[in-house]
Amino acid sequence: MKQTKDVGELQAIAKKIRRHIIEMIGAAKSGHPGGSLSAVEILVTLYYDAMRHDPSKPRWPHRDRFILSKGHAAPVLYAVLAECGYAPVDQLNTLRKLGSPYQGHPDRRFLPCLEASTGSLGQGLSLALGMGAAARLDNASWRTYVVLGDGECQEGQIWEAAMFGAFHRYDNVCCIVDYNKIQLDGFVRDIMGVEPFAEKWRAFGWHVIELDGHDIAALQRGFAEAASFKGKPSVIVAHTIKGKGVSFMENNPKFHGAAPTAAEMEIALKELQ
Ligand SMILES: Cc1ncc(C[n+]2csc(CCOP(=O)(O)OP(=O)(O)O)c2C)c(N)n1
Ligand SMILES: [Mg+2]
Repeated sequence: MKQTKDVGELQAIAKKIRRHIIEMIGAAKSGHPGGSLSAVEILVTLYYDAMRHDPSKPRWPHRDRFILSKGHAAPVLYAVLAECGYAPVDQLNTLRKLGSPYQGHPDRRFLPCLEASTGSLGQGLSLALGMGAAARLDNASWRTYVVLGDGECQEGQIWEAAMFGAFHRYDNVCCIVDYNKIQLDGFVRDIMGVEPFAEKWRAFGWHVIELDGHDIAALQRGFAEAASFKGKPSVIVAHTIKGKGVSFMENNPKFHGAAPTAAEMEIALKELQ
């Protein structure tokens, strides 16, 4: 694969990933479009620019690690892994089918290039910090990236892990929160608000970077800042729009876990041309 720093090229890749997401979930007739679409620029910027990795060597010991803690957004990860060359593009539309590498949630048994099986929310930050500990023990320079959902941050385990990460100064870990303001069936602010969110992370001892999670140039700067910041783990609070890129899915809690109909899929793909 070819990595790039060119924002225009990264935006074009992001659009292709969004089309895959719609087509995969449309074909499966189930899945989670909203939280997949909100995380597109985050994953594209990581895999196509910020992360050190090589799809021809998925078990390369010096690779950066990536964990999608909000595992229900698997379609965005599958589409990016496939486009990078880790997994077959022509099987993306077998999402959620028996025997497919692309199960409803990321599962290492079916897709060995994954670093972790996820989907039970709340666990990914703990996994990432364990990997940060492993890298430090090995005196290795690889970094670990983990993407959390904002609703997921209501889980107690996140804050136990946050405390652990800051105490041990795992500055080789970068957590990104996809702050799309919506959880399973409504707005986070109406269910159990997480504000003041950046202040909470700061109080837990993290270096906080707040940015627009659809602004690729801002993400590039954010990942660079996180990589150079020493003495604390970094968290990127990425403000995003759930369902980003498809007008009728944007900011609409209905599309957390609902597939588009055939007619909706046609409209969505037209918008993503
Ligand atoms: C431990 C656990 N509890 C409940 C669920 C069911 N669930 C799946 S997605 C979701 C909402 C997640 O919201 P958020 O973290 O904001 O994700 P996003 O908006 O990015 O889709 C819930 C409750 C789960 N997967 N794991
Ligand atoms: Mg959310």
